[in-house]
Amino acid sequence: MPTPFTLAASPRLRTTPFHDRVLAAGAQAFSVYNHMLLPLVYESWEADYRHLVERVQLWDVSVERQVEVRGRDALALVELMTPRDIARCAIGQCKYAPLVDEHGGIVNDPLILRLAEDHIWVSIADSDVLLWAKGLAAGRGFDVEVREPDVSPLALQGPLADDVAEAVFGPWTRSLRFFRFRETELDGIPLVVARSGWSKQGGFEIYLRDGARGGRLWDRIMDAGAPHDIRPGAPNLIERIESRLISYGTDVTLDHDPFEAGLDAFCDLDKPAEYLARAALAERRGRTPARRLERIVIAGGRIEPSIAPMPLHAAGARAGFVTSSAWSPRQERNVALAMVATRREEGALRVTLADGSEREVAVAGDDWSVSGVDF
Ligand code: THG
Repeated sequence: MPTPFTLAASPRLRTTPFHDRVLAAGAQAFSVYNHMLLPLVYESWEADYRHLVERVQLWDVSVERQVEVRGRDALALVELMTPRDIARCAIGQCKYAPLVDEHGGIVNDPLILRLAEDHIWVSIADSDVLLWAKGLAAGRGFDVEVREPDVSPLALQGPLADDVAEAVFGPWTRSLRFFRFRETELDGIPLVVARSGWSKQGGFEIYLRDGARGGRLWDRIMDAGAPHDIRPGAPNLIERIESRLISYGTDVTLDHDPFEAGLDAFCDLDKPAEYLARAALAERRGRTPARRLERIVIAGGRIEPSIAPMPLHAAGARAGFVTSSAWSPRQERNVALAMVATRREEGALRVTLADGSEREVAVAGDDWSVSGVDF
């Protein structure tokens, strides 16, 4: 968590509508995501993790910016950007959908929200989708407006999230289905409330539609959550690795396709609508990709999170990179995600850590089980 540097303040690093609350709550470490400050650590990765998996947290995830697409060709533009069949996304539904360019490279991996027939939010990870979407719209002569609206999400995550949501918004939240949302308000503050979020602990995302009223919304939820031991929190490195949630720009970039990222389950390659990646993905379909994002376990004691990808090798030959790693307090071992070569030398996989030392590595199954090694 600690870095040997701090971020110099600048309006270029945009603040969120919850910035003063987040500072007052004791946020210690920030990242920059969509040109905006993302609070990531309050107590420590580990203490925050334990609280997230046992209780409930409120996260400032304003950095999940919305690219709003409205107008007659709104659906055609969004369809063009993704191999997922967005025509089948109902009004009031969200879909996780990789955005892919004409070479098959992943541009982003947003949630897509259908607010109306011709009104869509693309809730983006960290890359400049707004510019790409505007370029495509202009190039195609589409009848659409593409902009970043004043919308900032909070996430309410953890096993007690339903109790807090009921206390704040009412009992209807209990019957809200996964990846469905409702437009609503709280004390006149316009909101979208969805059952979604970047953890597998369950919960909601609350999209604030008026940045001037962030403090009031934050306080209302924290007050209602007090009896449930709510704390401020953030997307947690340990939990999201265990849950295999991809961090775009960290685990996957424009250099990777959906097969390598393991996102083919979120592609409808034969969907009816036109999309940029159709030919590129059709060519690679059914083949073993050259590398694949895998869960791995790294032997030995705790490894500190690394700022650079850590190289993997097998029998002395390069075999990929570890992109995200963390010590899991529940598994008591280092869990990680790695882009691993599928055609590699026989023999043990090893990783070189930031300090130059080496550790043994095992590729793990969907349930983090490893076979044939005793770590
Ligand atoms: N919420 C919102 N916007 C976001 C994120 C979010 N934008 C950036 C980033 N996160 C987008 N990436 C993801 C990745 C995974 C999921 C959501 C957003 C996710 N995946 C589940 C899974 O993989 O099991 C469910 C997928 C499904 O069943 O369709 O939830 O978190 N607003």
